[in-house]
Amino acid sequence: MSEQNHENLFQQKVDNEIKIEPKDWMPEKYRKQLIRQISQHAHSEIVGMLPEGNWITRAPNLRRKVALLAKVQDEAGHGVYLYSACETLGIDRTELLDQLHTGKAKYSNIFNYPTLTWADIGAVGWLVDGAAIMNQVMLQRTSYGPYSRAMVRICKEESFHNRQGFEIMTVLARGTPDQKQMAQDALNRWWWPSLMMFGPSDENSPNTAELIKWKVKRETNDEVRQRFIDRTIPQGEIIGLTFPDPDLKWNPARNHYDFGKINWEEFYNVVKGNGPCNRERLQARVKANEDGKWVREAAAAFAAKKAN
Ligand code: FAQ
Repeated sequence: MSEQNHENLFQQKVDNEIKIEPKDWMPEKYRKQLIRQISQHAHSEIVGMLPEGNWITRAPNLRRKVALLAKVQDEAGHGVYLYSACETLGIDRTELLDQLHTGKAKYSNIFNYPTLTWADIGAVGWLVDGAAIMNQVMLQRTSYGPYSRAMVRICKEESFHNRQGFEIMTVLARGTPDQKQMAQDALNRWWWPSLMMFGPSDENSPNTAELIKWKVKRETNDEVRQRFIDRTIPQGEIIGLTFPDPDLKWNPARNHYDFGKINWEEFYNVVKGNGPCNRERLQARVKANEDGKWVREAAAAFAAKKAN
């Protein structure tokens, strides 16, 4: 069959909502796009463990500590599902991790910000997991089978994280004036970077058109960002917090909230490696990889022995 016929058949499958599986024919660019997106996603999950892991030993009580520990472990699990899904595209996990450790690979902008107070753990669960889910619910219907199936499980766990974070914020917002101030301060710092998580606005998003054509992404960055804003504002208002955006207001004609200008300069600066914690995050991942070397070697030796 000619390349063109293969491509037509592939597009027909995508259009008819038939999942593409690892052994199916796929355009080389589709494979590359998936490796790019899934690996960035996997890296985000494991780098995302760091800002929250930072609070495990300082959680205010045992219940909070257990829940946070479980959440951070879940993120590690998400990384594992996603690296496995990515490996079905013919790339090795070691190569993906090398790309992360050498600073070649991207991961979500959001994890380069510090978690300064306990309220930040609430804000991360509420806003960061909230934004992640908004995107991942769409990705459950992505055209690549292994990615789509990984997303189903991840979404279930992320929605638990999101509720846990919102509950932390609710308790603080209804607590003493100092606690409420702590929650407000966390919201002020995390709001704009969370909106940036959805990626550049549609006119500046080089990958969106191709990803939508192949149903890797089902909606554009701006569409998902708007849905997140519309859902999140009433939640913040209900617990008595205010959003750090003077231009935020309900627009009945659009049936959406209008919002202020996102500082894209900050976004690109953080993505390029100049955010407040980029260096620290990479160093932590490199150290974790080096510290875990003996475990990987022992596991490989054990597997080799079993095979003989
Ligand atoms: N950060 O053309 P587009 C989580 C890059 S999981 C850094 O619009 P695309 C769980 C983009 O890669 C969070 N870079 O890109 C958790 C591209 O550069 P490239 C992660 C970004 O792919 C919670 C360039 O900008 N979720 O949080 C970002 O069409 C709590 C142009 O952009 C996923 O990864 C960004 N935010 O759309 C864990 C979901 N946005 O590669 C722990 C899967 C864009 O051409 C604690 N990914 N860039 O050099 C996606 O859905 C998409 O890749 C988007 C970006 C929507 C992120």
